[in-house]
Order: sequence, then C-alpha cells, then structure tokens
Amino acid sequence: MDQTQIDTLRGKPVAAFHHLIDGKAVPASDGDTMNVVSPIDGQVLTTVAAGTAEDMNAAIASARAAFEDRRWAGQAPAARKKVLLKWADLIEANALELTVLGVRDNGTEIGMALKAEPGSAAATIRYYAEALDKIYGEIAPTPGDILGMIHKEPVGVVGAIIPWNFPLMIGAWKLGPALAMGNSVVLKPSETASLSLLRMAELALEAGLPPGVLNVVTGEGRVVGETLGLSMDVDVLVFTGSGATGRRLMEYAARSNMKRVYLELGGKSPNIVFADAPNLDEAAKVTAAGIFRNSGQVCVAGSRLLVEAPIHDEFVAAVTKAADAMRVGDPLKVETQIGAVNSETQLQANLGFVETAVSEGGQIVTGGARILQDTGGYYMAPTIVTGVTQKATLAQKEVFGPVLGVTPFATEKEAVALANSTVYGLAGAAWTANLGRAHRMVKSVRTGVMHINTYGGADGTVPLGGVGQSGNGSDKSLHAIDKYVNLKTAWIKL
Ligand code: TXE
Repeated sequence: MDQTQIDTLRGKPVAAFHHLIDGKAVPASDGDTMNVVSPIDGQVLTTVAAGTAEDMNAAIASARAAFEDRRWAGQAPAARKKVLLKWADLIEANALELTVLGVRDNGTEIGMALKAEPGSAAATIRYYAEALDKIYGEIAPTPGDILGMIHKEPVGVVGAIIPWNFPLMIGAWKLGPALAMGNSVVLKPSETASLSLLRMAELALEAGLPPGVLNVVTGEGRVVGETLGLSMDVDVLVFTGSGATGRRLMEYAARSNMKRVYLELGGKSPNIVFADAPNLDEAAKVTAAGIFRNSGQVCVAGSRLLVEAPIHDEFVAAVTKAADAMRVGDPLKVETQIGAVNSETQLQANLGFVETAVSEGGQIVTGGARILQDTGGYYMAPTIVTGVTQKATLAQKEVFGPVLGVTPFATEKEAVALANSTVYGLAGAAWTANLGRAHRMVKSVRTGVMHINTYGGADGTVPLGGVGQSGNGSDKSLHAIDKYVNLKTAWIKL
C-alpha cells in the first residue's frame, strides 16, 4: 500500500451517487437525497439517493424483465463466466480506488479493507464464475420405462440486503452465486455504506453484465428494504445484518409471497482459552485482533473471552498488552490497525454497553471510552471488561464494537456450558494442546464455524453460516449455491 496514492484518492471530491436501475444511474423519484457522513471526521462526503418505494418497485420490475427475457440466464454458461471473470478483473484493477471510497464511507482500517473488500469480492466472484459450468442436474435411478430428471434452475429475482461493515465482501457473497446461477438481483446496501458497492456495480456493467440483471437501490431500510421484502415479485431474500431486521424479513415473506429468506445475523462468539494452550502469547495477540480489528464490527468477532481460571490474570494481562499496542486512528493511514466506528449511533450504543457492563459488576481493564474526539470522527479505544457473568448483558447481547467481555471457567464442561449459553451460534474458538479436547470442542460448541488455536479464516471455499439466532443457510463455498437454484423434477415417459 502506498500512502501517497491513498492520500491522493482521499483528497478527491465524491460526486453524488444515484441508484443503479436498468443499467442507468437514476435519482430518487422525488429527487430526495441522503447525506453520506464520513466516520473519519464526521463531515459530509457526498449524497446518495434516498430511495422511495416507487424506486424499489422500478428496480424489481427491471430485474423481473431481465429474468423473464433470459438476457442473462439464457446465455451460454461460458459467456456468463466470461463476464463475471472480467468483472472480478475490473474490481482488482480498481481495488485501491474502491477501498479508499469504501473506507471514507464506513471507516474500516485500510489494511484490512483492501484485503477484505475488493480483494475478497474479486476472489468470490471469480470462484463462482469458475464453478458455474460445473453445476448441473441429475438423472435419477428411476425404474422401468419412465425417466426422472432433476434440473437446477435459477430462482428468478433475488433481493439482497446488506450491512455496512464489509459491503463489497458481503455483497459479493450474495451476488457471486446469485448471478453465476443466472438470477437477476436487486441489492439494497446499508444507509451508511453504499458508495463502494454502487461503484462495484457500475464495474459489472462495464464487464458486460446486461442492464437490469443487477440493480442497486439506496435508502432507508424501513422504506426501500421493506418494499423489497414485501414484493410479490421477489423470489428469494438474502440478508446480513441484525436479528431484529432478520425477523422482520421473515414477517415480510409471510405477509407476501412466502419467498425464501436466508439470514446471516449477529453473534456473541466465545473464544475459549485453556491453560494448556500451546502458546499463550500468540493466543493473546490473535484474541485481541479477533475482537478489535474493524473496531469489533465483524460478525464472527470473538467477543466473549472464556479463560480457564488458573491463567485468567496472566492471560488478561497479555491480551490487554496486545490491545493497548494496537494503533487506533485515521483508517486511511497504512499503519492504523483499528479504524473508525461506523457511525455516531453505533459509537453511542457501544459506550452504552460498557456503562451497562460496569453497572452489572464488570471491571474495565482497559479502554471504555471514546477517543480522538478532536478529529470530529467516531473512534473508540479497544475495551476489555472482566468479571462478566453468564447472565450479564455483555455476555448475552451483540455489541458490534471493540468491547471484549471476560469470564473465567473451572472445567471443560463449564466452558462448553458458558459457550452455549446465548441465543447465538455463529463462530467460536478453543485454544488447547490436547487433541482430544480440540475435537470435543468442535463437536460440542454450538456454532457454524469453530476455530482451534487460531481465530479467523477468510477462504471462500468453506461455508459461513450460523445456527440458532445467528441465522440460516450459508454464504461462501459451493453450498451457498443451493440458495439460488430451484430443483425441478421432470418425468419423461420412454
Ligand atoms: O443493522 P440493520 P444496523 C447488528 C449489530 C449492529 C446492529 C444494528 O449488532 O449494532 O445490528 O446495525 C436494512 N426492512 N449487525 O442498524 O438495521 C438496512 O438498511 C428491510 C450485525 O446497520 O439490520 C441495512 O441495509 N431492510 C451484523 C441492513 O438492513 C431493513 C451486521 C442491515 O441493517 C430494514 C450489521 C427493514 N425494516 C449489523 N431495516 C453482522 N453480525 O454481521 C433495516 N434494513
């Protein structure tokens, strides 16, 4: 990463963005716009269209028309592959521009953003592009003079609603398999992170994706998101975000056409450290990174540290040292390790969680406060709270901020019971040199993703999904494709 190049890009004014509907940049039907406030300094960066229900319906109609006339689904798989591969190349070629635009919008530190955003989006789109002509139907072993065939068909119009923490990466997790399978998509990015996604969608058109196959509508969730959720013309809804919104999407589906709904929701992921962990220093550093990078705004963040009692004090001291050494600040400086919190609202929510934790008996070991207020931006010190009981709010509710709660345990059985004591089940980790225990933890901790002696793993070849109230269905890997196809049985009399 070259700081001079980054500084040049950050100095550029950002023109107003419109929706992308039917291959064209379109303002809101009533001309309304929303300010985009940069979390770096609290200043207005530009505007996006404040979408109306009418705008969303126009986008859905465009996607429906594109699907019905088969302008994309009807192309040969090799042709679709070529377009998607070109799109991935364009994302890579414009990676720094996309990253700086995205960071100015959402505040993620640039080192992480460059890899996790365009880097991962390009890899994801390429992965599904390469897969698309290797996925086809089956001939069933049906008896006698009748042949049973199973076709895999695109579902139709996919509605995708995504959050602000990693718009390109999470957007690509939905767009890659949906478009590879021949669907049309209407995507609604978050109010507080639309810009880089809109730019990435423009690149899809440049790569040759036919107009109408991918539409992006910006605006309030309660307006355009709700219209998408309630539409009779949307066949599948895919979502990453909060449990409250996920629940609403299920209601919308029930109240409209019973569209399929796939949710990737929050987590309260346990990071369990046993006294026999192979390298406690390494575990401490990875633990700190596993909760504090991107200011804790990571769905799989290891936000609950469960430590075996005899090493509690020593390990907390090591994690505190690692946390205090992380550089918080301007996310567009290459040396920054923790950027800005996405919005003032989120920052206030984070501080509220810390206050509650203290009122419930927790002790702040480090952090706990807003910092760098003179920048006008939204920054929070990495925060560690000890003495968090199993029933405490900090042990039960997702903060989505740089706040780590610590709880000691005495036995493996207790560790598992604590780990499984929330409504969530997204990710978790266990640190141990005992092979049998490692396998037992993978089996007994109720999550979609489990790490042993590490935290995080970004490869697209494995699924990411949760159990319990962390969601259903998975993003990533070939398994994600199932969400975007219908199985159709054909009986042929021979
Ligand atoms: O989420 P929302 P927000 C959690 C995290 C965070 C909290 C709130 O705890 O603090 O959620 O974040 C759209 N119909 N996570 O407010 O509201 C909205 O416009 C249709 C965890 O950003 O769920 C945005 O595009 N759509 C999570 C998207 O939903 C609606 C990542 C997500 O916003 C809608 C994000 C409605 N009625 C938040 N209301 C993770 N674990 O990865 C909102 N939206």
